[in-house]
Amino acid sequence: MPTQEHIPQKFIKTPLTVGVVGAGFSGGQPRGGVELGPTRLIEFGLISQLQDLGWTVDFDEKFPNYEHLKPKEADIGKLKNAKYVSAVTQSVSKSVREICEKGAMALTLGGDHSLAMGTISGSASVYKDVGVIWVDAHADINTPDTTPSGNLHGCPVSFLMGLGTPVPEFSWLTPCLPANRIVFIGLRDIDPGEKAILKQHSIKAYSMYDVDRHGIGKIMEMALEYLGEDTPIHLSFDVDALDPTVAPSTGTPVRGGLTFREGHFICERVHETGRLVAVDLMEVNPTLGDQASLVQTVQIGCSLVRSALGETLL
Ligand SMILES: [Mn+2]
Repeated sequence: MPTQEHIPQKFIKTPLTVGVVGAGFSGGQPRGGVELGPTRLIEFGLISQLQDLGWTVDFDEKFPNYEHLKPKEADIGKLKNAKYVSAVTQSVSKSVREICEKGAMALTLGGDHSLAMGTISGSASVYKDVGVIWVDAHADINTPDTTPSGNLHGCPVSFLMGLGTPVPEFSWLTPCLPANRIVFIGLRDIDPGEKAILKQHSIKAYSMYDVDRHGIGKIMEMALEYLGEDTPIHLSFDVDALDPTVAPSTGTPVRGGLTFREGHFICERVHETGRLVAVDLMEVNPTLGDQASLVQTVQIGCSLVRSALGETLL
């Protein structure tokens, strides 16, 4: 039996169902291991934890394997693995869209953050006015022109917004995210080109300075007010938003991040709106660090998802 009553959901149909997309994909960045994130999260009991919260979990035991989508020549110019990323994110987009079309919550377990090209285009194809809360140490808003590394996990937001020189292989991805439909929280490692883009488009971004100054409670009220009170919400949570002492097993850790409680508060507060339609949990890399780091990071991944799906302290 569910252990608690549910906040009424504005967009998710009852009985509450969550569709899980296990996106074991690491092609948007250079380090192996992040493709194992979904497997570990499931092994640590995430599915039964969500069932205990009263959700019907729609989940194919066999994770989608994206190997068959891997082209021989994957790079496009300096964009690494671009053809592969395009093929995989297009597949993820379809999966998320189908879940949203059913009126279920879409939960995508990554995998690297390039996957958000798929998850957000998927939710936005059903909820045209979806607002995105992007929790991350990085803005992931480099364009094909500004990316210093060519790693596409640093670019999904610009692709969703249609910024920079169009890449023909991504023609399936029509711009679906206006600059005023996204709020960043937790930023602290921004490339110069990204800073310019955030300014130029007046994108709402709360850095760790802002979290320190206002407190996470006020930040969430400002973020939710900015997106509007009727808006469906897509939460895209990169575990590297958390401080590396809290979530060590991730590919691009940056010190000075969110505390355990700040991370959970974001998820709890978004759930409380009753307007959440999609959640991404990204960049859990169980192969980085020792066993204790793995356990700590995977467990916090599970508890962040539970908070976003209605677990409360009391
Ligand atoms: Mn990210």
